[in-house]
Amino acid sequence: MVSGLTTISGTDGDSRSAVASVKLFLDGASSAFATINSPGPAWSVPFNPTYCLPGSHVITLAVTDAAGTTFQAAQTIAIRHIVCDLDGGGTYDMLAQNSATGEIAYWLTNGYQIVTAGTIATQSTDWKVVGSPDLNGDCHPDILVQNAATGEIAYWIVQNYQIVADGTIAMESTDWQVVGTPDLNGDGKPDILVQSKTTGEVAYWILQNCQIVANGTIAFEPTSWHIVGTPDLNGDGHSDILVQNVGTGEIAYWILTGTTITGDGTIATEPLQWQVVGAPDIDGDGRPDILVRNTQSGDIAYWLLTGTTITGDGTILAGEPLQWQIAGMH
Ligand SMILES: [Ca+2]
Ligand SMILES: [Ca+2]
Ligand SMILES: [Ca+2]
Ligand SMILES: [Ca+2]
Repeated sequence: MVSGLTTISGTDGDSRSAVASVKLFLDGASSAFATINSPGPAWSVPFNPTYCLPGSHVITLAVTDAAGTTFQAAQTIAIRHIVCDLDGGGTYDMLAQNSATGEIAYWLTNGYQIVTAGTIATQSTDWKVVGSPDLNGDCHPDILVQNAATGEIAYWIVQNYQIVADGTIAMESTDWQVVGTPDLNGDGKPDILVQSKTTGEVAYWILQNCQIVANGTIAFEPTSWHIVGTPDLNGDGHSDILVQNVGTGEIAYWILTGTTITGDGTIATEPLQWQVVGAPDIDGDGRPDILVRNTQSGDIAYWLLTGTTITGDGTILAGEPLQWQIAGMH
């Protein structure tokens, strides 16, 4: 989903003949990212988000008629977020892991409900799914896992809901918990955000080709603050950090500028049994909402955010057995 794109339209200028082709160019590129021949009166272009990063971009439309006359029109669009989901449907999907059996399942959503589910694989329960970033750049989520026994951090490339390749990213102390996979150096590719269980250090590892090529510290925070998501909360196109205090139930955010925390605030204080599990866009307005799990009833619910204020809520799934843990979403 490309947020902010409304319509791109134009005429060929001489009304002489039918449209022969429509081409779309991104940011003045010399080759078109989409070409439609004999398009008819209405057409749409699958806009593959791997073409560009969040931010401001210029799309140029070139319409050529049968007489060879070309008319061009350009429009600047703002891309705020890109949904690279499992089925390409434009709404976030979830990975769930069964902590008793090791089964890893996918749950496809329409935003508010799970509409399809299936099994990807069954693995040793030592492997904890810790994220679902797109690691091979095909705009479909893959699986990031951390081995609770050995500390190995590995990836599994997913195609058509099956694991088709895998590899090791690093061997790390099990004290480091992977808590998110935002893009932290602005290259449009996921990096890894980690938090130390013992010191509260929040750190990042920059990834290139599934290897760690740089790292650094973001902050030292009390260990009662758990990082529960990395949505863009101030709408600048860059990930921020959503946190929940496991002692008080406070849900808060830290605004990131690069890898520095430059602002913070409180969203709400909620009963402790409501555990935040992610911040997907539920209602499709291009801005993050909050997905929560009730650790007593198993209910999976959502809270709609307007800015950083909760303005609505609802239930996605009631009474889902607690051994099914939501392990990633895209
Ligand atoms: Ca992928
Ligand atoms: Ca990156
Ligand atoms: Ca932001
Ligand atoms: Ca939303």
